[in-house]
Order: sequence, then C-alpha cells, then structure tokens
Amino acid sequence: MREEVVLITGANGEIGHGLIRYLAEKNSSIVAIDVNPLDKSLRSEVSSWIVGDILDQILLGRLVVEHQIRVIYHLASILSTKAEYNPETAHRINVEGTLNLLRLAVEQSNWQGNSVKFIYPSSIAAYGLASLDEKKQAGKVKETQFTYPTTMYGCNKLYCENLGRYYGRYYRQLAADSSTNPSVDFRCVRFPGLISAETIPTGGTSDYGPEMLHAAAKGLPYQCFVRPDTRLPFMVMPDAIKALITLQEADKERLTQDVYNVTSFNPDAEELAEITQAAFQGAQIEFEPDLRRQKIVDTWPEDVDDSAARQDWDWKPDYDQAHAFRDYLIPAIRNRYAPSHE
Ligand code: AKB
Repeated sequence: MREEVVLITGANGEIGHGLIRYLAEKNSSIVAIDVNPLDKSLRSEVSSWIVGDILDQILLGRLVVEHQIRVIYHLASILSTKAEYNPETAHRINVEGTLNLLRLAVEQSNWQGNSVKFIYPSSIAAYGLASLDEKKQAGKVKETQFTYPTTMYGCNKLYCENLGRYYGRYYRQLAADSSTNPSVDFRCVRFPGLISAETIPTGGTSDYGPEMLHAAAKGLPYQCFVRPDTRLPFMVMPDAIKALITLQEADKERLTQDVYNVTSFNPDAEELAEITQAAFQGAQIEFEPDLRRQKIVDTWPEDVDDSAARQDWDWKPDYDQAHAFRDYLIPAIRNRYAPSHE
C-alpha cells in the first residue's frame, strides 16, 4: 500500500513554513518539494522532503509511484517583483509548473476513483486597476472585477485560476468517459499581501509591510519603496493558513465559486510605519518610492470583497489590524530577534 499523503510544493516559502507546522501538528503525512533543501527546522515535521523542480516531469511521476496523494497545496511560484526580471522563466514556473501539478492531480484522481483536492493560492496581483483614481473609487473589489493584471505574476495567477477551473470542471470534456472519471477538486483563495512574524518574503511587491517591521526589530534603517499614502489589503500568516485549511475542509456542496477573495485589514504605508515606530522605539523609516514598483502596487486594489468566502465557507479572519500587531506580529518579531535567540 502506498502511503496517503498531503503534497506541498514551494515548501520552503513563507506559506509553506506555516502550513507544514499546522499540518504536522494534526498528524498529517506530508511530502514537501522545493528547489532548495527543506529548512532544517521543518525536516522533522514531514514524512519526506524532496529537492526538485516542479517542471521535472520524471520527479513528479516518481512521486505518484511512491505516494497516494489526497491533497495538493501548490504554493511554488515566482512572486511579482522577481518575475519582472525574467518574465518567461516566471511563466514557465508559475504556469507550466501548475499545469504539471494539475495533470498529476487528474491522474491521481483517476487512480483513486476520488477527486484529489487541489488548493491554490492566487493573489491580489490578479487585479489591475487602470489609475489611482479608479483604485480609490473601486473600494472593495469582487473576484470578477478589474481582472486586467499588469505583471507577469498577476497574469500567471489569473490564468492558473482559470486552468484550475478547467481541470476541475471541463477536462477532456469530449472524451467518452468524461462524466464518469473523477476530476480535480480545485479550490483557490486570492490572497492579499501576507505578513509573517517567522519569515521575510523575497521577490514580492507587497513586501514593504513585512520588511519594515522585521528591519525595525533588527534595529536596521528601512527605505520604504512605496509612497506613504499607498494602501493595500493585508493579512497575517496564521489567518492565511486558516483560509487554506478552512477552504480545503469546506463542504463542496456549499462552494458556489472556484476562486475566493480573503482579507483582513488594509492600512496605508504611513500607518504601517507609525505602528512600527511605536512598537520599536527609534526605528528609522524613510519613504523613498521606487517608481516602477510603485506603479505595480498602484494597480492593486485598496481592499477586496470577501463576502463570498464568508457566506460559502464561513471565512472570518482571527486577526483584525489591532489584534494582529499587538498580539501576534510585534511580540513574535521582537522575540525572534531577541539576543537570546541569536
Ligand atoms: C507579491 O507581492 O508578489 C505577493 C502577492 C501580493 O501575491 N506578495
């Protein structure tokens, strides 16, 4: 008998860290894949970890031989800023990588006679508002509004949302046995910017939030790359993990959409700086906007409408802004950089 497992791609990333710890505590058997060796602190939490590329079809084929995969959390991707330095490579990893995983999920579903759950984190980068005026007027945007991304990463995320919908509902729709073969159970959350106390993101454009806090805790000056009035929706990592798990566990019958917005709070960058400076006395934060990265953030909405998630799977973040900073981010980040931890 092959072991029943949860597969996590991009396991070394920010979401991977939180998700592995959560699932390990629930005694799930986890197979983790990443292009780099799994973080030492996570190794004891997983059944096995593999250094490899999601573009490597032989590696993915081997996984199927060795494991019965019930749930896939496909986290691997190249984020928005990094993707702009090599858009074609980003496309290969973000889109072809997702296609490989979806194909693997179909194959597994057919073998098992049961739909494999495919949990996919999309992003506010899937939106593209045309101007700052439009951004201000749009308010809370729904999943179907303003989906005209301006970054390769955003285009990739939006397209993969659609690929997931296709694999979940229409894959090989002309085949004779198409109605009897189980399809993939594709479920997607569109995340806002994420802030974790444990890890610092790399290569994103919403990174100014977490970077500012971590720099202040380390006693380092920080040059914020967006204007003080820049407003985006954010969420803390425990709520991001909660969203993925709650959607994964949701009753399929209640799901009316394949893609759901989730969010928590939406400060502007000046507010983030004020909170950071109040928590870390003497923190040096200057605003030195990078006009090109600013232009990307200006196309992302100030807020998103997550009422469908609230309605369909009882989504509700545990942390509002005050609670997130006071009870999670500030104490945990302070503790992370305390001298006794060095
Ligand atoms: C990025 O900035 O690229 C990500 C995202 C908003 O998905 N953090």
